[in-house]
Amino acid sequence: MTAVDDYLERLGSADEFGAIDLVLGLLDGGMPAESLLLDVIAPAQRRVGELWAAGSWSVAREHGATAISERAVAAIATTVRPRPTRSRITVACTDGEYHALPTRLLAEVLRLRGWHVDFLGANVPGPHLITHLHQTGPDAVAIGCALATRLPRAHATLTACQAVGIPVLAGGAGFGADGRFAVKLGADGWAPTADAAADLLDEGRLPSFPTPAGETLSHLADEEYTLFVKRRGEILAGVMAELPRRYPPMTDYTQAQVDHTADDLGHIADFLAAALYIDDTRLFTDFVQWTCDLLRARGVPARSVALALRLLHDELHDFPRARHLLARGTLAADGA
Ligand code: B12
Repeated sequence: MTAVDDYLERLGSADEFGAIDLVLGLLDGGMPAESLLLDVIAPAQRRVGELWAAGSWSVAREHGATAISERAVAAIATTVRPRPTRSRITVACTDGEYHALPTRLLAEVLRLRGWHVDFLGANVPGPHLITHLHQTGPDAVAIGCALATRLPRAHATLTACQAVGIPVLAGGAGFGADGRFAVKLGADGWAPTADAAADLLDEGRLPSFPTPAGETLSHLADEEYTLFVKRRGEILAGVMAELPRRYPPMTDYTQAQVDHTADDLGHIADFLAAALYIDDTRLFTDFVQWTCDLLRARGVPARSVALALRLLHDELHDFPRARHLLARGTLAADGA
């Protein structure tokens, strides 16, 4: 059994002490702390996500597993404590982003490499981050974003950091697997993994891509994003009212199923808003594909997603970019 499988098994059976004993045992046996974080805990956490998405693990089991991984990371961090030999870096999740563990892995890797790290955790409001930067004067700020829906807020935060002269390193799955959203938002750098981010900082490669932000976001002048966000509630209420007429199985839904449907619709709207903000079709179609897979694993057919997208399309008469995204999303759902 590999260390990842062994660790995952302990997460799955809620064996907190077993998981911690395993990582501390591996550390004792000579495995470098960075490898433990990135080659054992990180892949196990990604696997937890797959098991949840496939409907094999409940939300509670996933939450429990993540709570154990947070303890395991803390156990490693309190055992291996190098003295800072480099300057200061702030590491924070963007506003509204609750995936703190991926960003925490980055913070711990940077500490292990000798940086003096201020880790601020999940959901850090932009203005408070700026106050912190004024108080501590770091060399750079690393902003984590796991969900693309947080990109508009991440953009506001990263622009504010740059305005006070602190370069921004972006990371996390929300910036795209290839970092293209980090480029588009004008970050000073991006890295796919925590060790790549640490290499970039160690080698002084920040800024690594000078991007003229603003120019690449000129589409925002059409105000589709702003108007959509403003009218989101009203638009979604219209779709929820129409859905049972167009999707008869919904008339027999329990209140809990109706609430789930409203949540799913809310996620669709948030990803649509993010795709409008970034002007990226794939951001939306990838999400539609993911939603179809997720719902299918829970016995809900993909055609219900296609139908919701068609209804949204009909509601959004004066939003040509949104209608284009929805048409492409519908194709993705039809093919799913
Ligand atoms: C645990 C978890 C949660 C926990 C997070 C708790 C915590 N303390 O972190 C909670 C319960 C809060 C949560 C909530 C949600 N989650 Co969640 N979550 C996860 C899960 C299972 C693990 C996260 C993790 O630890 N990943 C492990 C690390 C290693 O991830 P990583 O991205 O590979 O990180 C590396 C690099 O990206 C990089 N990196 C990461 N951050 C940074 C930052 C910087 C600056 C840099 C340079 C690099 C960098 O370094 C890391 C190590 O190399 C993931 C699955 C996954 N694949 O990640 C889903 C996942 C991210 N969640 C998902 C979803 C949908 C949600 C919810 C929307 C669910 C819901 N319906 O409410 C909410 C949204 C919450 C919010 N507003 O933020 C989806 C996202 C899918 C999508 N289409 O975008 C995922 C992928 C699950 C899945 N398989 O579908 N989640």
